[in-house]
Amino acid sequence: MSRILSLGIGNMGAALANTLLTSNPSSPLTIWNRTADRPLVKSLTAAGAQLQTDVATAIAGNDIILICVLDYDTIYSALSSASASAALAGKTVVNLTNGTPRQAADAQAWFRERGVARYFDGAVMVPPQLVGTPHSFLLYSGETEAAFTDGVAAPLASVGKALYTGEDVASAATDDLAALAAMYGMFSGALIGIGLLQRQLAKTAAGKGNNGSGAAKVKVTPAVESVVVPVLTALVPYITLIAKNVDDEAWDDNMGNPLGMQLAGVRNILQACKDEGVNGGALEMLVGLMQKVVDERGGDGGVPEVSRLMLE
Ligand SMILES: NC(=O)c1ccc[n+]([C@@H]2O[C@H](COP(=O)([O-])OP(=O)(O)OC[C@H]3O[C@@H](n4cnc5c(N)ncnc54)[C@H](OP(=O)(O)O)[C@@H]3O)[C@@H](O)[C@H]2O)c1
Ligand SMILES: *[C@@H]1O[C@H](CO)[C@@H](O)[C@H](O)[C@H]1NC(C)=O
Ligand SMILES: CC(=O)N[C@H]1CO[C@H](CO)[C@@H](O)[C@@H]1O
Repeated sequence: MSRILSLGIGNMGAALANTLLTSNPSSPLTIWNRTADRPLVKSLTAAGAQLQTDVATAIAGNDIILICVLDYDTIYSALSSASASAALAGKTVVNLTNGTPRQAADAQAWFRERGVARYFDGAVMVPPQLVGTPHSFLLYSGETEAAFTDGVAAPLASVGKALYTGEDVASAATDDLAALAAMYGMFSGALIGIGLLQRQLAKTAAGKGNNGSGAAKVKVTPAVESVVVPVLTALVPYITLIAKNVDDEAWDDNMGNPLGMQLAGVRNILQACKDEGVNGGALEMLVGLMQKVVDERGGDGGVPEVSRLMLE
Protein backbone atom coordinates (compact mmCIF):
# COMPACT_ATOMS: atom_id res chain seq x y z
CA MET A 1 0.00 0.00 0.00
CA SER A 2 1.40 3.43 -0.94
CA ARG A 3 1.97 5.93 1.82
CA ILE A 4 0.99 9.42 0.69
CA LEU A 5 2.43 12.78 1.72
CA SER A 6 0.38 15.85 0.89
CA LEU A 7 2.52 19.01 0.48
CA GLY A 8 0.55 22.25 0.57
CA ILE A 9 -2.63 22.52 2.62
CA GLY A 10 -4.48 25.41 1.02
CA ASN A 11 -8.06 25.15 -0.18
CA MET A 12 -7.23 22.58 -2.85
CA GLY A 13 -4.52 20.70 -0.95
CA ALA A 14 -6.87 20.35 2.02
CA ALA A 15 -9.69 19.06 -0.18
CA LEU A 16 -7.36 16.43 -1.68
CA ALA A 17 -5.99 15.43 1.72
CA ASN A 18 -9.42 15.30 3.28
CA THR A 19 -10.75 13.03 0.54
CA LEU A 20 -7.75 10.69 0.82
CA LEU A 21 -8.23 10.49 4.59
CA THR A 22 -11.94 9.84 4.62
CA SER A 23 -11.97 7.41 1.68
CA ASN A 24 -9.28 5.25 3.18
CA PRO A 25 -9.19 5.66 6.96
CA SER A 26 -6.92 2.63 7.43
CA SER A 27 -4.06 4.09 5.41
CA PRO A 28 -2.09 6.91 7.06
CA LEU A 29 -1.77 10.30 5.42
CA THR A 30 1.08 12.67 6.18
CA ILE A 31 0.71 16.41 5.59
CA TRP A 32 3.22 19.22 5.50
CA ASN A 33 2.39 22.92 5.47
CA ARG A 34 4.43 26.07 5.21
CA THR A 35 2.48 28.19 7.67
CA ALA A 36 1.67 27.42 11.26
CA ASP A 37 -1.85 27.68 12.64
CA ARG A 38 -3.92 27.29 9.53
CA PRO A 39 -7.46 26.15 10.39
CA LEU A 40 -7.33 23.78 7.39
CA VAL A 41 -4.25 22.11 8.84
CA LYS A 42 -5.84 21.76 12.25
CA SER A 43 -9.01 20.21 10.90
CA LEU A 44 -6.94 17.66 8.99
CA THR A 45 -4.87 16.68 11.99
CA ALA A 46 -8.08 16.42 13.99
CA ALA A 47 -9.37 14.04 11.29
CA GLY A 48 -6.31 11.83 11.69
CA ALA A 49 -3.65 13.20 9.33
CA GLN A 50 -0.11 13.11 10.65
CA LEU A 51 1.52 16.53 10.59
CA GLN A 52 5.20 16.47 9.80
CA THR A 53 7.02 19.79 10.13
CA ASP A 54 10.35 18.64 8.68
CA VAL A 55 9.92 18.24 4.94
CA ALA A 56 12.86 15.82 4.52
CA THR A 57 11.50 13.48 7.18
CA ALA A 58 8.05 13.79 5.63
CA ILE A 59 9.36 12.77 2.20
CA ALA A 60 11.54 9.95 3.53
CA GLY A 61 8.59 8.28 5.25
CA ASN A 62 6.28 8.18 2.23
CA ASP A 63 6.04 6.76 -1.31
CA ILE A 64 3.87 9.24 -3.19
CA ILE A 65 4.57 12.96 -2.77
CA LEU A 66 1.49 14.92 -3.75
CA ILE A 67 2.18 18.65 -4.30
CA CYS A 68 -0.52 21.31 -4.51
CA VAL A 69 0.66 24.84 -3.74
CA LEU A 70 0.06 28.26 -5.23
CA ASP A 71 3.53 29.70 -5.47
CA TYR A 72 6.48 27.39 -5.77
CA ASP A 73 9.62 29.41 -5.06
CA THR A 74 9.80 28.59 -1.37
CA ILE A 75 8.77 25.02 -1.84
CA TYR A 76 11.74 24.58 -4.18
CA SER A 77 14.06 26.02 -1.56
CA ALA A 78 12.53 23.71 1.07
CA LEU A 79 12.99 20.72 -1.26
CA SER A 80 16.50 21.83 -2.23
CA SER A 81 18.00 21.20 1.19
CA ALA A 82 20.49 18.35 1.04
CA SER A 83 18.36 16.16 3.26
CA ALA A 84 15.14 16.76 1.31
CA SER A 85 16.90 16.20 -2.01
CA ALA A 86 18.35 12.92 -0.78
CA ALA A 87 14.96 11.83 0.49
CA LEU A 88 13.36 12.41 -2.95
CA ALA A 89 15.41 9.66 -4.60
CA GLY A 90 13.20 6.78 -5.70
CA LYS A 91 9.93 8.51 -4.84
CA THR A 92 6.88 9.12 -7.00
CA VAL A 93 6.01 12.81 -7.28
CA VAL A 94 2.55 13.91 -8.40
CA ASN A 95 2.41 17.67 -8.84
CA LEU A 96 -1.13 19.03 -9.06
CA THR A 97 -0.07 22.69 -8.94
CA ASN A 98 -1.41 24.75 -11.82
CA GLY A 99 1.28 26.04 -14.19
CA THR A 100 2.48 26.40 -17.76
CA PRO A 101 3.64 23.60 -20.09
CA ARG A 102 7.22 24.88 -19.86
CA GLN A 103 7.12 24.92 -16.06
CA ALA A 104 5.92 21.30 -16.10
CA ALA A 105 8.91 20.28 -18.25
CA ASP A 106 11.30 22.25 -16.01
CA ALA A 107 9.84 20.68 -12.87
CA GLN A 108 10.23 17.20 -14.38
CA ALA A 109 13.91 17.92 -15.10
CA TRP A 110 14.41 19.33 -11.60
CA PHE A 111 12.91 16.28 -9.89
CA ARG A 112 14.71 13.83 -12.17
CA GLU A 113 18.03 15.44 -11.24
CA ARG A 114 17.19 14.51 -7.67
CA GLY A 115 16.65 10.88 -8.55
CA VAL A 116 12.85 10.86 -8.35
CA ALA A 117 11.61 7.55 -9.78
CA ARG A 118 8.47 8.92 -11.43
CA TYR A 119 7.25 12.47 -11.99
CA PHE A 120 3.66 13.15 -13.03
CA ASP A 121 2.31 16.63 -13.67
CA GLY A 122 -1.40 17.08 -13.31
CA ALA A 123 -4.27 19.48 -12.88
CA VAL A 124 -7.42 19.49 -10.80
CA MET A 125 -10.26 20.48 -13.10
CA VAL A 126 -12.90 21.23 -10.44
CA PRO A 127 -13.09 23.60 -7.46
CA PRO A 128 -12.14 22.22 -4.01
CA GLN A 129 -15.75 21.60 -2.93
CA LEU A 130 -16.22 19.09 -5.79
CA VAL A 131 -13.02 17.11 -5.10
CA GLY A 132 -13.93 13.55 -4.13
CA THR A 133 -17.47 13.81 -5.53
CA PRO A 134 -18.67 12.05 -8.72
CA HIS A 135 -18.10 15.35 -10.60
CA SER A 136 -14.41 15.49 -9.71
CA PHE A 137 -12.06 15.27 -12.67
CA LEU A 138 -8.23 15.41 -12.85
CA LEU A 139 -5.65 15.35 -15.64
CA TYR A 140 -2.29 13.60 -15.34
CA SER A 141 0.69 13.43 -17.71
CA GLY A 142 4.27 12.17 -17.84
CA GLU A 143 6.17 8.86 -17.69
CA THR A 144 3.95 6.18 -19.26
CA GLU A 145 0.29 5.32 -18.98
CA ALA A 146 1.28 1.92 -17.54
CA ALA A 147 3.39 3.61 -14.83
CA PHE A 148 0.46 5.87 -14.04
CA THR A 149 -1.99 2.98 -13.87
CA ASP A 150 0.31 0.85 -11.74
CA GLY A 151 1.62 3.41 -9.31
CA VAL A 152 -0.77 6.33 -9.01
CA ALA A 153 -4.24 5.59 -10.35
CA ALA A 154 -5.40 3.39 -7.47
CA PRO A 155 -3.97 5.33 -4.49
CA LEU A 156 -5.39 8.59 -5.84
CA ALA A 157 -8.63 7.15 -7.25
CA SER A 158 -10.82 8.65 -4.53
CA VAL A 159 -9.98 12.29 -5.35
CA GLY A 160 -11.64 12.10 -8.75
CA LYS A 161 -11.93 10.60 -12.19
CA ALA A 162 -8.47 10.48 -13.80
CA LEU A 163 -7.70 11.26 -17.42
CA TYR A 164 -4.14 10.40 -18.46
CA THR A 165 -3.37 12.91 -21.22
CA GLY A 166 -0.02 11.62 -22.49
CA GLU A 167 3.64 10.82 -21.92
CA ASP A 168 4.69 14.38 -22.64
CA VAL A 169 4.75 15.84 -19.14
CA ALA A 170 3.51 19.17 -20.53
CA SER A 171 0.27 17.75 -21.91
CA ALA A 172 -1.85 17.99 -18.74
CA ALA A 173 -0.89 21.65 -18.26
CA THR A 174 -1.64 22.37 -21.92
CA ASP A 175 -5.04 20.69 -21.82
CA ASP A 176 -5.83 22.50 -18.57
CA LEU A 177 -4.88 25.90 -20.00
CA ALA A 178 -6.83 25.22 -23.21
CA ALA A 179 -9.96 24.57 -21.15
CA LEU A 180 -9.34 27.61 -18.94
CA ALA A 181 -8.71 29.84 -21.98
CA ALA A 182 -12.11 28.82 -23.36
CA MET A 183 -13.69 29.42 -19.97
CA TYR A 184 -12.19 32.91 -19.54
CA GLY A 185 -13.21 33.80 -23.09
CA MET A 186 -16.75 32.86 -22.11
CA PHE A 187 -16.51 34.93 -18.91
CA SER A 188 -15.18 38.02 -20.73
CA GLY A 189 -18.00 37.85 -23.28
CA ALA A 190 -20.52 37.33 -20.49
CA LEU A 191 -19.23 40.44 -18.69
CA ILE A 192 -19.76 42.49 -21.87
CA GLY A 193 -23.27 41.10 -22.17
CA ILE A 194 -24.00 41.88 -18.52
CA GLY A 195 -22.78 45.46 -19.07
CA LEU A 196 -25.16 45.91 -22.00
CA LEU A 197 -28.03 44.46 -19.97
CA GLN A 198 -27.30 46.78 -17.04
CA ARG A 199 -27.28 49.83 -19.30
CA GLN A 200 -30.57 48.92 -20.94
CA LEU A 201 -32.32 47.94 -17.70
CA ALA A 202 -31.20 51.18 -16.03
CA LYS A 203 -32.71 53.16 -18.91
CA THR A 204 -35.96 51.22 -18.65
CA ALA A 205 -36.08 51.89 -14.92
CA ALA A 206 -35.32 55.59 -15.44
CA GLY A 207 -38.09 55.75 -18.08
CA LYS A 208 -40.49 54.48 -15.43
CA GLY A 209 -39.45 57.31 -13.14
CA ASN A 210 -37.14 55.24 -10.92
CA ASN A 211 -34.29 57.64 -11.52
CA GLY A 212 -31.16 57.33 -9.44
CA SER A 213 -32.07 54.61 -6.97
CA GLY A 214 -33.70 52.61 -9.79
CA ALA A 215 -30.35 52.09 -11.52
CA ALA A 216 -28.92 50.30 -8.52
CA LYS A 217 -31.82 47.87 -8.48
CA VAL A 218 -31.59 46.52 -12.04
CA LYS A 219 -31.28 42.76 -12.13
CA VAL A 220 -29.53 41.06 -15.04
CA THR A 221 -30.12 37.52 -13.77
CA PRO A 222 -33.48 36.94 -15.52
CA ALA A 223 -32.07 37.75 -18.98
CA VAL A 224 -28.90 35.79 -18.30
CA GLU A 225 -30.89 32.75 -17.16
CA SER A 226 -33.53 32.82 -19.85
CA VAL A 227 -31.47 33.90 -22.88
CA VAL A 228 -27.68 33.96 -22.41
CA VAL A 229 -27.21 30.58 -20.73
CA PRO A 230 -29.52 28.54 -23.03
CA VAL A 231 -27.82 30.01 -26.12
CA LEU A 232 -24.34 29.28 -24.79
CA THR A 233 -25.32 25.78 -23.70
CA ALA A 234 -26.59 24.99 -27.19
CA LEU A 235 -23.38 26.33 -28.72
CA VAL A 236 -20.82 24.50 -26.58
CA PRO A 237 -20.68 21.46 -28.94
CA TYR A 238 -19.89 23.90 -31.77
CA ILE A 239 -16.35 24.09 -30.34
CA THR A 240 -15.78 20.46 -31.41
CA LEU A 241 -16.91 21.32 -34.96
CA ILE A 242 -14.48 24.26 -34.99
CA ALA A 243 -11.69 21.95 -33.79
CA LYS A 244 -12.48 19.37 -36.52
CA ASN A 245 -12.41 22.00 -39.24
CA VAL A 246 -9.11 23.31 -37.86
CA ASP A 247 -7.65 19.77 -38.00
CA ASP A 248 -8.96 19.28 -41.57
CA GLU A 249 -8.08 22.85 -42.65
CA ALA A 250 -11.66 22.91 -43.93
CA TRP A 251 -11.68 26.69 -44.23
CA ASP A 252 -14.53 26.80 -46.73
CA ASP A 253 -16.95 24.92 -44.49
CA ASN A 254 -18.87 27.71 -42.80
CA MET A 255 -21.25 25.35 -40.93
CA GLY A 256 -24.11 27.57 -42.02
CA ASN A 257 -22.58 30.66 -40.43
CA PRO A 258 -20.42 32.54 -42.94
CA LEU A 259 -17.69 34.68 -41.46
CA GLY A 260 -18.98 37.82 -43.21
CA MET A 261 -22.32 37.45 -41.45
CA GLN A 262 -20.66 36.76 -38.09
CA LEU A 263 -18.37 39.76 -38.52
CA ALA A 264 -21.41 42.02 -38.94
CA GLY A 265 -22.85 40.49 -35.76
CA VAL A 266 -19.75 41.10 -33.67
CA ARG A 267 -19.49 44.64 -35.06
CA ASN A 268 -23.03 45.21 -33.80
CA ILE A 269 -21.94 44.18 -30.30
CA LEU A 270 -19.01 46.62 -30.42
CA GLN A 271 -21.19 49.43 -31.79
CA ALA A 272 -23.74 48.86 -29.02
CA CYS A 273 -20.88 48.94 -26.47
CA LYS A 274 -19.77 52.32 -27.86
CA ASP A 275 -23.33 53.68 -27.93
CA GLU A 276 -24.13 52.57 -24.40
CA GLY A 277 -20.78 53.07 -22.68
CA VAL A 278 -19.65 49.48 -22.12
CA ASN A 279 -16.06 48.26 -22.46
CA GLY A 280 -16.10 45.88 -25.45
CA GLY A 281 -12.31 45.58 -25.61
CA ALA A 282 -12.30 41.83 -25.09
CA LEU A 283 -13.97 41.38 -28.50
CA GLU A 284 -11.96 43.99 -30.44
CA MET A 285 -9.11 41.62 -31.18
CA LEU A 286 -11.46 38.93 -32.48
CA VAL A 287 -13.11 41.41 -34.85
CA GLY A 288 -9.69 42.44 -36.15
CA LEU A 289 -8.76 38.83 -36.94
CA MET A 290 -12.14 38.03 -38.52
CA GLN A 291 -11.80 41.13 -40.69
CA LYS A 292 -8.33 40.04 -41.79
CA VAL A 293 -9.62 36.65 -42.95
CA VAL A 294 -12.53 38.30 -44.77
CA ASP A 295 -10.12 40.75 -46.45
CA GLU A 296 -7.87 37.91 -47.57
CA ARG A 297 -10.46 35.32 -48.66
CA GLY A 298 -13.89 36.88 -48.67
CA GLY A 299 -16.71 36.34 -46.20
CA ASP A 300 -17.98 32.90 -47.20
CA GLY A 301 -15.63 30.76 -45.09
CA GLY A 302 -16.04 29.81 -41.45
CA VAL A 303 -14.77 30.98 -38.08
CA PRO A 304 -12.18 28.11 -37.80
CA GLU A 305 -9.89 29.87 -40.27
CA VAL A 306 -9.23 32.58 -37.66
CA SER A 307 -7.11 29.89 -35.95
CA ARG A 308 -4.49 30.36 -38.72
CA LEU A 309 -3.84 33.85 -37.41
CA MET A 310 -3.55 32.78 -33.77
CA LEU A 311 -0.13 31.13 -34.17
CA GLU A 312 2.35 33.98 -33.91
N1 LIG B 1 -9.26 26.69 -5.86
C1 LIG B 1 -9.69 26.22 -7.04
O1 LIG B 1 -10.85 26.39 -7.43
C2 LIG B 1 -8.77 25.43 -7.92
C3 LIG B 1 -9.29 24.66 -8.98
C4 LIG B 1 -8.43 23.90 -9.77
C5 LIG B 1 -7.05 23.96 -9.51
N2 LIG B 1 -6.57 24.73 -8.49
C6 LIG B 1 -5.12 24.79 -8.28
O2 LIG B 1 -4.73 24.26 -7.02
C7 LIG B 1 -3.51 24.91 -6.61
C8 LIG B 1 -3.65 25.39 -5.16
O3 LIG B 1 -4.73 26.33 -5.09
P1 LIG B 1 -5.54 26.61 -3.75
O4 LIG B 1 -6.90 27.02 -4.15
O5 LIG B 1 -5.37 25.46 -2.83
O6 LIG B 1 -4.74 27.87 -3.17
P2 LIG B 1 -4.66 28.40 -1.66
O7 LIG B 1 -5.85 28.01 -0.90
O8 LIG B 1 -4.22 29.81 -1.74
O9 LIG B 1 -3.48 27.52 -1.05
C9 LIG B 1 -2.18 27.73 -1.39
C10 LIG B 1 -1.32 26.67 -0.70
O10 LIG B 1 0.00 26.80 -1.21
C11 LIG B 1 0.89 26.94 -0.11
N3 LIG B 1 2.00 27.73 -0.56
C12 LIG B 1 1.95 28.87 -1.29
N4 LIG B 1 3.19 29.31 -1.52
C13 LIG B 1 4.02 28.42 -0.94
C14 LIG B 1 5.40 28.33 -0.85
N5 LIG B 1 6.16 29.25 -1.42
N6 LIG B 1 5.94 27.29 -0.19
C15 LIG B 1 5.17 26.35 0.39
N7 LIG B 1 3.82 26.38 0.33
C16 LIG B 1 3.27 27.40 -0.32
C17 LIG B 1 0.07 27.63 0.95
O11 LIG B 1 0.69 27.45 2.20
P3 LIG B 1 0.45 28.46 3.41
O12 LIG B 1 -0.77 27.95 4.10
O13 LIG B 1 1.68 28.29 4.20
O14 LIG B 1 0.29 29.84 2.85
C18 LIG B 1 -1.22 26.84 0.81
O15 LIG B 1 -1.07 25.56 1.40
C19 LIG B 1 -3.25 26.04 -7.60
O16 LIG B 1 -2.29 25.62 -8.55
C20 LIG B 1 -4.60 26.22 -8.26
O17 LIG B 1 -4.49 26.76 -9.56
C21 LIG B 1 -7.40 25.46 -7.66
C1 LIG C 1 4.67 21.88 -10.04
O1 LIG C 1 4.02 22.14 -11.27
C2 LIG C 1 3.96 23.50 -11.63
C3 LIG C 1 3.19 23.54 -12.94
O2 LIG C 1 3.74 22.70 -13.91
C4 LIG C 1 5.35 24.04 -11.76
O3 LIG C 1 5.32 25.39 -12.14
C5 LIG C 1 6.08 23.88 -10.45
O4 LIG C 1 7.38 24.37 -10.60
C6 LIG C 1 6.09 22.41 -10.07
N1 LIG C 1 6.83 22.15 -8.84
C7 LIG C 1 6.47 22.52 -7.61
C8 LIG C 1 7.38 22.13 -6.50
O5 LIG C 1 5.49 23.17 -7.40
C1 LIG D 1 6.26 23.89 8.94
C2 LIG D 1 5.12 24.50 9.70
O1 LIG D 1 5.00 25.70 9.81
N1 LIG D 1 4.25 23.66 10.22
C3 LIG D 1 3.09 24.11 10.96
C4 LIG D 1 1.83 23.59 10.30
O2 LIG D 1 0.69 23.86 11.08
C5 LIG D 1 0.73 23.34 12.39
C6 LIG D 1 -0.64 23.53 13.02
O3 LIG D 1 -1.23 24.76 12.68
C7 LIG D 1 1.88 23.93 13.17
O4 LIG D 1 1.94 23.39 14.46
C8 LIG D 1 3.17 23.63 12.42
O5 LIG D 1 4.26 24.26 13.06
